[in-house]
Amino acid sequence: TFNGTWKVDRSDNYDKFMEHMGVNVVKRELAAHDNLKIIIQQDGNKFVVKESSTFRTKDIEFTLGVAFDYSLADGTELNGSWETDGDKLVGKFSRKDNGKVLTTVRDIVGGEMVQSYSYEGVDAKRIFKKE
Ligand code: MYR
Repeated sequence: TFNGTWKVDRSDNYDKFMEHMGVNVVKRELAAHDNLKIIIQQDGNKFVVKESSTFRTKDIEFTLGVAFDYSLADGTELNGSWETDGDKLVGKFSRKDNGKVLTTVRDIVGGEMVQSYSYEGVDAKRIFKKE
Protein backbone atom coordinates (compact mmCIF):
# COMPACT_ATOMS: atom_id res chain seq x y z
CA THR A 1 0.00 0.00 0.00
CA PHE A 2 1.07 3.55 -0.74
CA ASN A 3 -0.87 5.01 2.17
CA GLY A 4 1.23 7.05 4.54
CA THR A 5 3.62 9.95 4.81
CA TRP A 6 6.66 9.77 2.55
CA LYS A 7 9.69 12.04 2.84
CA VAL A 8 12.24 12.28 0.09
CA ASP A 9 15.54 10.69 1.14
CA ARG A 10 17.64 10.77 -2.02
CA SER A 11 17.43 11.29 -5.75
CA ASP A 12 19.14 9.82 -8.75
CA ASN A 13 19.84 11.87 -11.92
CA TYR A 14 17.19 14.39 -10.84
CA ASP A 15 19.30 17.43 -11.77
CA LYS A 16 19.86 16.14 -15.32
CA PHE A 17 16.20 15.28 -15.57
CA MET A 18 15.07 18.76 -14.54
CA GLU A 19 17.60 20.29 -16.93
CA HIS A 20 16.08 18.24 -19.74
CA MET A 21 12.65 19.48 -18.66
CA GLY A 22 13.96 23.03 -19.10
CA VAL A 23 14.20 24.00 -15.44
CA ASN A 24 16.81 26.71 -14.90
CA VAL A 25 19.85 26.18 -12.70
CA VAL A 26 18.65 28.36 -9.82
CA LYS A 27 15.41 26.42 -9.51
CA ARG A 28 17.26 23.13 -9.90
CA GLU A 29 19.54 23.97 -7.02
CA LEU A 30 16.54 24.84 -4.86
CA ALA A 31 14.75 21.69 -6.00
CA ALA A 32 17.70 19.54 -4.94
CA HIS A 33 16.86 20.47 -1.34
CA ASP A 34 13.09 20.74 -1.59
CA ASN A 35 12.34 18.45 1.39
CA LEU A 36 9.47 16.99 -0.56
CA LYS A 37 6.88 15.23 1.56
CA ILE A 38 3.97 13.35 0.04
CA ILE A 39 1.03 12.11 2.10
CA ILE A 40 -0.96 9.50 0.20
CA GLN A 41 -4.46 8.39 1.18
CA GLN A 42 -5.96 5.75 -1.11
CA ASP A 43 -9.55 4.64 -0.81
CA GLY A 44 -10.34 2.16 -3.57
CA ASN A 45 -9.78 3.92 -6.88
CA LYS A 46 -9.63 7.34 -5.29
CA PHE A 47 -6.52 9.07 -4.06
CA VAL A 48 -5.84 12.19 -2.07
CA VAL A 49 -2.21 13.32 -2.26
CA LYS A 50 -0.95 16.10 -0.02
CA GLU A 51 2.31 17.45 -1.30
CA SER A 52 4.52 19.82 0.65
CA SER A 53 7.99 21.13 -0.06
CA THR A 54 10.04 24.28 0.33
CA PHE A 55 8.21 25.48 -2.82
CA ARG A 56 4.57 25.02 -1.83
CA THR A 57 1.84 22.92 -0.33
CA LYS A 58 -0.72 21.39 -2.63
CA ASP A 59 -3.62 18.94 -2.32
CA ILE A 60 -4.37 16.76 -5.31
CA GLU A 61 -7.34 14.45 -5.73
CA PHE A 62 -7.65 11.95 -8.53
CA THR A 63 -9.29 8.70 -9.53
CA LEU A 64 -7.33 5.92 -11.21
CA GLY A 65 -7.75 6.10 -14.98
CA VAL A 66 -9.27 9.58 -14.94
CA ALA A 67 -7.24 12.47 -16.37
CA PHE A 68 -6.61 15.54 -14.24
CA ASP A 69 -4.53 18.72 -14.37
CA TYR A 70 -1.39 19.11 -12.31
CA SER A 71 1.20 21.86 -12.32
CA LEU A 72 4.82 21.39 -11.42
CA ALA A 73 6.50 23.68 -8.91
CA ASP A 74 7.94 25.79 -11.75
CA GLY A 75 4.49 26.33 -13.26
CA THR A 76 4.70 23.74 -16.05
CA GLU A 77 1.22 22.36 -16.56
CA LEU A 78 0.50 18.69 -17.12
CA ASN A 79 -2.59 16.65 -17.82
CA GLY A 80 -2.80 12.91 -17.43
CA SER A 81 -3.70 10.05 -15.14
CA TRP A 82 -2.46 7.32 -12.85
CA GLU A 83 -3.26 3.64 -13.35
CA THR A 84 -2.22 0.52 -11.50
CA ASP A 85 0.08 -2.10 -12.96
CA GLY A 86 0.22 -4.95 -10.46
CA ASP A 87 1.49 -3.37 -7.26
CA LYS A 88 2.80 -0.30 -9.08
CA LEU A 89 1.22 3.02 -9.92
CA VAL A 90 1.96 4.19 -13.42
CA GLY A 91 1.32 7.80 -14.39
CA LYS A 92 1.23 9.12 -17.91
CA PHE A 93 1.11 12.90 -18.25
CA SER A 94 1.51 15.31 -21.15
CA ARG A 95 2.91 18.79 -20.93
CA LYS A 96 0.39 21.37 -21.99
CA ASP A 97 3.05 23.68 -23.43
CA ASN A 98 4.69 21.25 -25.86
CA GLY A 99 2.57 18.07 -25.80
CA LYS A 100 5.53 15.92 -24.77
CA VAL A 101 4.92 12.97 -22.45
CA LEU A 102 6.26 12.49 -18.94
CA THR A 103 5.80 9.04 -17.44
CA THR A 104 6.24 8.28 -13.78
CA VAL A 105 6.01 5.11 -11.70
CA ARG A 106 5.56 4.66 -7.96
CA ASP A 107 6.66 1.37 -6.48
CA ILE A 108 7.36 0.14 -2.97
CA VAL A 109 10.80 -1.46 -2.78
CA GLY A 110 12.13 -2.71 0.57
CA GLY A 111 9.78 -0.41 2.50
CA GLU A 112 10.79 2.65 0.50
CA MET A 113 8.68 4.35 -2.15
CA VAL A 114 10.62 4.67 -5.37
CA GLN A 115 9.25 7.20 -7.85
CA SER A 116 10.79 7.04 -11.31
CA TYR A 117 10.37 9.73 -13.93
CA SER A 118 10.98 9.53 -17.65
CA TYR A 119 10.89 12.36 -20.18
CA GLU A 120 12.22 12.23 -23.72
CA GLY A 121 14.59 9.36 -22.93
CA VAL A 122 15.98 10.85 -19.71
CA ASP A 123 15.21 8.96 -16.49
CA ALA A 124 15.44 9.93 -12.84
CA LYS A 125 14.37 8.55 -9.50
CA ARG A 126 13.44 9.94 -6.14
CA ILE A 127 13.37 7.60 -3.18
CA PHE A 128 11.13 8.28 -0.19
CA LYS A 129 11.19 6.90 3.34
CA LYS A 130 8.05 6.36 5.36
CA GLU A 131 7.64 8.71 8.30
C1 MYR B 1 0.69 13.04 -7.38
O1 MYR B 1 0.20 11.90 -7.43
O2 MYR B 1 1.63 13.31 -6.63
C2 MYR B 1 0.13 14.11 -8.22
C3 MYR B 1 0.35 13.94 -9.66
C4 MYR B 1 1.79 13.84 -10.09
C5 MYR B 1 1.96 14.00 -11.55
C6 MYR B 1 3.30 13.74 -12.11
C7 MYR B 1 4.42 14.28 -11.34
C8 MYR B 1 5.67 14.40 -12.15
C9 MYR B 1 6.71 15.15 -11.41
C10 MYR B 1 7.94 15.39 -12.23
C11 MYR B 1 8.93 16.30 -11.57
C12 MYR B 1 9.88 16.85 -12.57
C13 MYR B 1 10.36 18.22 -12.28
C14 MYR B 1 11.00 18.85 -13.46
